[in-house]
Parts: sequence; structure tokens; C-alpha cells
Amino acid sequence: MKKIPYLDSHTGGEPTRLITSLPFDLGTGSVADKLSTLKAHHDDLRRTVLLEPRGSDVLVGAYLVPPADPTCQFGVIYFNNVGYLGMCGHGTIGLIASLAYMGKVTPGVIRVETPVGVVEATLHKNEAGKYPNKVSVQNIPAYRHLTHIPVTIDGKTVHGDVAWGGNWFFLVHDHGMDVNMGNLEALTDFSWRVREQLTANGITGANGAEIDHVELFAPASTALSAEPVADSKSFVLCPGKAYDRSPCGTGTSAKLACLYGDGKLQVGQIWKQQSVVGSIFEGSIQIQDNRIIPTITGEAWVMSEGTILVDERDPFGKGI
Ligand code: PYC
Repeated sequence: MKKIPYLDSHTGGEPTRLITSLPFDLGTGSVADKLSTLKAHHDDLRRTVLLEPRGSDVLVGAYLVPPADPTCQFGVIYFNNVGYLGMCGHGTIGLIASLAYMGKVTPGVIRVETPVGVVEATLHKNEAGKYPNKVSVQNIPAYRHLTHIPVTIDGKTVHGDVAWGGNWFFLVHDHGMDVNMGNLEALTDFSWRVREQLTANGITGANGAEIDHVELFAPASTALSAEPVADSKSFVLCPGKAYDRSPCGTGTSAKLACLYGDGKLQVGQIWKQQSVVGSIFEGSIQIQDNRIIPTITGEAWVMSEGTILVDERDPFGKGI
């Protein structure tokens, strides 16, 4: 029986399953190189860890791997029900809070190598006796690639921007849909069809990269005071057709780049992004060498730890 320990957390409702030790060696290359090896030779572990009957489409996984960059303390590779992510904002907040729970990090700055670059997490102090769980992630540079691109669904044309925040996003405002929990099926169906249209029309990120996340924006919910609790609310559809329960860290980074491009966000200004389930990330940007560097802040909560057991006789042991 193969045994793989894991620790589950959630960040604003979106889960992250952390695997801290891999049952094989990925060599000494960069984290991007390690991802290539995983894809080529070990994809069955991703399926084992995340897919039904053990997991579900909603889960995002994180492999902790040794970094090649000597300035980094950790390396990480994120994955989901259909493949691998470049970066993951909610996952990095979950990773750092999980490492804090395990006693592997203390408040301060922690540099993490991902397949798309180095991110710098700041673990904030917490009250005595509680593991620190609030994390700010300074992401890799974000940018807008294309602006106001039309896509037609059932005769209705909507427009979106194509932006990079560690993954590729199509950000739509003029969809006219209710972004709330009672409308999840319609939001999912619409976003999926947008994604299909992007593919059909050859609309891609830079260098032909597939746009595999769709974000629908709407005004944020209001508090009892009738004031909005955030600057915006979003529904984010992930590559494997599950929606992000969190406001999506890489998606918020892409949004910040677009806002800055439109002159609607100043350097250092806080932008509060609410998810469809109501959780909130705070984001801001800095400009370094003419590049937009987003920082996303949120909280994660560890919620279960255990051991994955893989019985070689189990026909569904490596996922359905
Ligand atoms: O928080 O960046 C994120 C993310 C990507 C996919 C799911 N969450």
C-alpha cells in the first residue's frame, strides 16, 4: 500500500491540498523543469491526489518541491483536475498558512519558486497561540495582452480583456448576468461557452497560450449599511470547469493590471475583490522596471490532515 501524507486548507473557500513529500525524485533543475518531468512521467500522482473518488473537481493541489533558485526557501507546483497551473494565488496563501501550521515557517518574508517565476509571500503575525494565517503574496508581473475583444454567444456579443496574472484570463464586464450563488449553473455554462468561443476564434494569450480561465465581473455585495463590501465581485471559471470559491489571486492580479491600464487604479491603492461565495482578497500594485507587480492578501485555514492510501488492486485508486 502506497501512503502519501497531505494537509488540506482553504483560502476564501477554495481548497488547497498540500503534498509535502513526493514519492519520487524530480532532479535538481528549476521548478519549471520539475513540472516538465511531472507532466511527462508522473501525471498519475496528480490524478491520484485530486480526482474522484478520493478528491473532487474543486480541489487544487500543491506539491512542495526543492527550489533551484538559491534565494528561495521553497518551490511549489500547483495542479488541478485537468492539469497544472503556472501560479496560484489562493494556493500560495494556503501553502504558507499550512507551512506555518506545520511549524516550518514563521512570520516574515518567504520566497517561493513557481514554474512561472519567483513570488514573495509575507506571513503576517497572529495573536499568540494561533498559527499565523494571513498572507500577502507579491506575484510575478501581471499585464494586459488584449483589450475589448468581442465574443458572441447565442447572438449576444460581450467583450473581454486578455490578461496574464500567472495564468491566462479573459475578463468580461458586459455579460449582464447575476453574479451570485443562486446562478452558478448559468454562470458556469456561460463562462464555458465563452472559453469555447475563444478557442474557436483563435483568441489566445501571448505566444498562442490557451486562455483557460474566464472571469465575469459585477458590483460587489452590499453590507447592512448599503455600502458595497468590496470594489467588485467576480465569478471565475477554472480550466477543469469548477468555479473558484476564492476571488482568485492570479485572476485578481490580471484584473489589477487591466484597472491600472485603464487609469482606474493608482500605485499602492487597495482594491478589494469579492468572490461569488463572498470571500475577499485585497490587492494592490507597484511598478518596478515598468512592470506591474501585484500583491494579493488573504487568509487561509487548515482544515484536515491525513494520509492518502493507494491500494494497487483498486481499479479507481488513481482516479476516475
Ligand atoms: O487563486 O490564483 C488563484 C487560483 C487559480 C486557480 C484557482 N485559484
